[in-house]
Amino acid sequence: MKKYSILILFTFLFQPGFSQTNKKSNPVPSQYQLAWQNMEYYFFVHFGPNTFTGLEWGKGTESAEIFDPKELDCNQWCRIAKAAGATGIMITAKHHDGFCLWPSKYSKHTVRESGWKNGKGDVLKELSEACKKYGLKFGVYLSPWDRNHPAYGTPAYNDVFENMLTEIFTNYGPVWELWWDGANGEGPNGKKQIYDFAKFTRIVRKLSPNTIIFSDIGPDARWCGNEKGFAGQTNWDLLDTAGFKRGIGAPPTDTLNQGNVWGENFIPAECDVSIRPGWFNHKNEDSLVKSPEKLFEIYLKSVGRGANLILNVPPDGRGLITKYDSASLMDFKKLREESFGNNLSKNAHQYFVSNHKKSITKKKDDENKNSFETITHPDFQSILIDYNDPTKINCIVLKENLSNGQNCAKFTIKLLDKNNELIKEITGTTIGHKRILTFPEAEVSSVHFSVDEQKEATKITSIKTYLLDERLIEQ
Ligand code: FUL
Repeated sequence: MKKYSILILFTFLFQPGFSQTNKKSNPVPSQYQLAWQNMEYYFFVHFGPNTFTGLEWGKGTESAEIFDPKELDCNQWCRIAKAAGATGIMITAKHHDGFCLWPSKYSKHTVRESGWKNGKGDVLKELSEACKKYGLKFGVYLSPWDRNHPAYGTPAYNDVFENMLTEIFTNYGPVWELWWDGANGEGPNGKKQIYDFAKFTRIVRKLSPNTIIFSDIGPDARWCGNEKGFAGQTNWDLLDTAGFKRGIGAPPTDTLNQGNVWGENFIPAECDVSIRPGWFNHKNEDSLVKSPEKLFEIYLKSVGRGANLILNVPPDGRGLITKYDSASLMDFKKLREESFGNNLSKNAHQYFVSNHKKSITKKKDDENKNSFETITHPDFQSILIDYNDPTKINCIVLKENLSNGQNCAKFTIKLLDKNNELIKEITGTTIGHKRILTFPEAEVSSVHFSVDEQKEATKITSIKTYLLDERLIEQ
């Protein structure tokens, strides 16, 4: 063990400018936000008249009759989501064209007016029931922008929107997440709406306090600033929202992408991206479904950067997810299983190095062998993983316990060989819910992790190491 004596001389660097002078309050997540972060990856489903017209933004003038998914089977969506390892499904209950996938009393442009099931169908009912059956969370996207509703552009529309929220939360809940899109264009009378988001939030909080409300600026989860599914390499779960709005008036996209280090609100990022070029299913894009490798890259750049991934998988005009999407999703799942199925440091010795002393980290349980008891020491310095034999790795997965706020601002990982020589040094900034680092393969005897800058005491809950197929390494 002597060879590690050099390591324990590691000096813990508190950057005075960072943690002392600028010290402000450190927002903490709600229990619902923590549960939401654990969901990591779920489906988005864009479905509606656009599925039949080939448009991405319906005009709102489409006849409801065109909506007729003759083979609609929400159980099929759920089976695929489950087999793909997703944790929930979020559906466009109403997109910008105003068509409601449930028979809302507050609109005349709904499934009730459509040709589907002679107007007796209800997609929200079928999907919410199927989600329950398959143990998936059910989420709702409800576009505030409505190009059909006659009241849009007048104060009366705010009541309509509130009533629609009431219908959804009363009849189809529980709803784990509600999505408010930032797009705000003109309605049928050429006017834009001034939304009463405070009123909308109040009704949701009243009917379903544990629902995560997503929008550009939260209040519970924020947009990651792009539709590629990439969070920032630095990704704070914190955001300053004062003076900002949803849509035009939102914080700059790079701020949404990285968060604010001293942000006043805990509003973690969610990365939205479609498995296809468009959000809705277009037959001519069947050959353009993203490959499993591309989806893996997106996973590394979203979940692997501490954000959640909402992957859009749009059903076709039959009402079914196609074999192209499904095949890619199953192989994506396989890539994740092969990559993260064998934690190579599970039998390694792990030391918590503090005050120049080593102590063996406590293991949580047998199943989760590489999890540490949460480290709460304010003088937390570093963790050493000492392998029994030299081991090839090219991936390290870090996890931070966020219940007292996100704290790690800078870390260093040293890969060391059997002579304790440095093979490679990896540096990073934030960790958050999960940080997946990939690098060219190295044969290591030990891995030394240290926090260089932090807001308050960083709590690392696990450090796992893997050997991935080389072509999956992040470029
Ligand atoms: C955007 C919308 O305009 C797109 O149609 C899609 O719904 C995407 C998720 O959000 O803002």
